[in-house]
Amino acid sequence: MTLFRRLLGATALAGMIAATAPAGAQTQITIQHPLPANSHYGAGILALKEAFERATNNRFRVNIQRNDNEREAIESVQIGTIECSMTSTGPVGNFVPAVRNLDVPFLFRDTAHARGVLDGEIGQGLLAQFQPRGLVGVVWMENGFRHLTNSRREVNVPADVRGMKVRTMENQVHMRAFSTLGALPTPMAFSELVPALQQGTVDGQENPIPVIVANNLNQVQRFLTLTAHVYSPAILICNPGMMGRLNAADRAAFLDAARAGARANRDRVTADEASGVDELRRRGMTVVTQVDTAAFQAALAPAFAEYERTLDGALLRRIRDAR
Ligand code: EAX
Repeated sequence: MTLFRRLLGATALAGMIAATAPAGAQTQITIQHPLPANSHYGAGILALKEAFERATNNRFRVNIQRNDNEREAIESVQIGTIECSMTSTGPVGNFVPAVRNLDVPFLFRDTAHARGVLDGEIGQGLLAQFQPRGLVGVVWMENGFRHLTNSRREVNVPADVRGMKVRTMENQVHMRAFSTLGALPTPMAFSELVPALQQGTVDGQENPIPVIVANNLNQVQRFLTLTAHVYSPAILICNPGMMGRLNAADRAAFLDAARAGARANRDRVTADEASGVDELRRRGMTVVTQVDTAAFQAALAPAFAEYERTLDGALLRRIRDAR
């Protein structure tokens, strides 16, 4: 058999081996997020995984890991020990300061307003500010409107929060809001929250209904007040090197999959918000639904004035005026 035929045979064989290459040959992509698989974050990242693996005929494999220290996960993306992380904007302002504008309480009227702003020019403009920080802001996702829980007393008006030790995310904007209300904000990663509530290091915390339900926070908190005091965006952040190594077709497939993940995540938030309050009541929480929002907004006036000075006042006005 001529050398040429042998080479031809070998090439064909190599091709066949590549096509059915064992898992080892797949390109691995690790994505971390802080919540249980059965959550609005889990639903989003699973949808991304399924869409991207399908679109690339399993040439890529997405490994999903839980890491309930969001700041740590973002640092891992920055140094490249993992490829991507889905995170709330909680600690993101420490990496990309412009994102802090999104964390201002009572900035968004409702979910449609928030999703519209994030998917629109303003949101896309903010995503572009990640690159100079050694990160890629891929797509906005959702955590939901945050509500206050605590184990001490029913909260109906701002005065009820005074002196309460409230866990916040590692977020200066949120900490400023709670200290303005007279609470004692204690910033910590999500990973430290439940032990801190169990030990009484803090009395309360604030999170969207989907997070409270998925993490059974009813087991360590007795009162829930539907303050909806701030919209909590989430975001998929990836490593620039990983995104740069994708060829054009795979990059397009990854962005499509990320958008599919965002849709699945948002749909799950909508579903959890529809059923979650009754579920938490059923689990024994005392729920305050009638909240004097205007009183909370009035009590936060000094913080709003400071945000106008220290954040991007013009951007805040653009967001408020967005229809
Ligand atoms: O992103 O830390 C928090 O309270 C976040 O809402 C949670 O990690 C989900």
